[in-house]
Amino acid sequence: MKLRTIGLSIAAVILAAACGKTPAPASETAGATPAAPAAEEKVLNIYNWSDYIGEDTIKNFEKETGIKVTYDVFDSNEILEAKLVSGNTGYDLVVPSIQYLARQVQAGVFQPLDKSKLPNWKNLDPEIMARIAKLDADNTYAINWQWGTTGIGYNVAKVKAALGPNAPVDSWDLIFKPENISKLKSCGVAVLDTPQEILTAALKYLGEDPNSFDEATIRKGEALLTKIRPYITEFNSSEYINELANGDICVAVGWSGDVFQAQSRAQEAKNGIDIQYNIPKEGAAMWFDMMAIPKDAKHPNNAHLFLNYVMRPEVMAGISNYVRYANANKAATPLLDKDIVENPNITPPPEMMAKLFTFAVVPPDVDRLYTRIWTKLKTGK
Ligand code: SPD
Repeated sequence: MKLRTIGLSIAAVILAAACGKTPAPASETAGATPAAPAAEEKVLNIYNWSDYIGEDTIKNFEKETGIKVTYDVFDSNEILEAKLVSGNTGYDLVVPSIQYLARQVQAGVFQPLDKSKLPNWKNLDPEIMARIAKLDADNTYAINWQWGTTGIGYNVAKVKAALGPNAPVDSWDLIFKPENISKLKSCGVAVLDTPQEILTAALKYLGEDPNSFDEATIRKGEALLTKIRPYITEFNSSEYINELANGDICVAVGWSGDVFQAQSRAQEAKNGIDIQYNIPKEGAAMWFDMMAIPKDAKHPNNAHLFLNYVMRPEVMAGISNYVRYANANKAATPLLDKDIVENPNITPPPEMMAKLFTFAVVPPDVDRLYTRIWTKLKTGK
């Protein structure tokens, strides 16, 4: 069976219905000025990924503006989308990944940015913004928060003990060959709890189009994951940071910056654990997380103030230096720590960039298939 996009996604319609509106195509809403109340209360509600902001980012913004920030966190696009579906989130800024943002824009969930309130837009990297504009035309609704890759985090000593000095730590062979992963089970293997990330990695490893919407192709990814399932000891998308840092697990299929945070935490704890991260040589996903303002945000003006604040080079560099992810702010590059700019697993060189793929916007039938496969994989049902 060939799975196809069937016009406006069902998810989008559900989202729109939850907002009490008929979905407005981007072309109709682009350019409209967000309706900001004459005087906004000094409040800003942000919903962002966990472990994804500098130590002082919020504190400094509050000090400078007098705006009180409530900062809540999530660790999956699915959780954020479920909130957006139920409507009235109460948030003024949220951070979906670009492939989710694209369908949420179609559902009319967000308001266009008022670029006249964002003079620091000039600091953004035009090349990355052009890449992002493929899914958010003219960069109408969102700016990039951070970007990264999905690859392999590992405990150097434990993997060496399990597989010897030639362990394929730079290859998906480490995860997808049963003869390798079976030897890692006893020291702990975590995998991100999100189907798109892991099914696409399996398909990439198999030499298939990772973003295929063809059921037979997706089932090949499922078959590979089913083979290695007995050796995966947990599925999670945030706890693995501390688990790697503490030595509770020895391998994680995780996000670049998160693994580097695990590395820093182990170093700070002086526990002798060396954590490393590799983008597998076969290629991997590169993704962009985007800040956008929900249409029903109560404090859109404050949201714009925050966006303009984070687009300052020193603020954006401060975030990246702390969370170890790359960003789309060109003016921030000279302020980044050397080990971010010079680390090919954070700032991939052109030959590695060429092997990275971005995620497709998944139509509802494929989304449902992903979910069914994932539930079966995790629970056996
Ligand atoms: N701890 C921050 C993790 C951010 C991960 N973003 C995930 C994007 C996935 N497509």
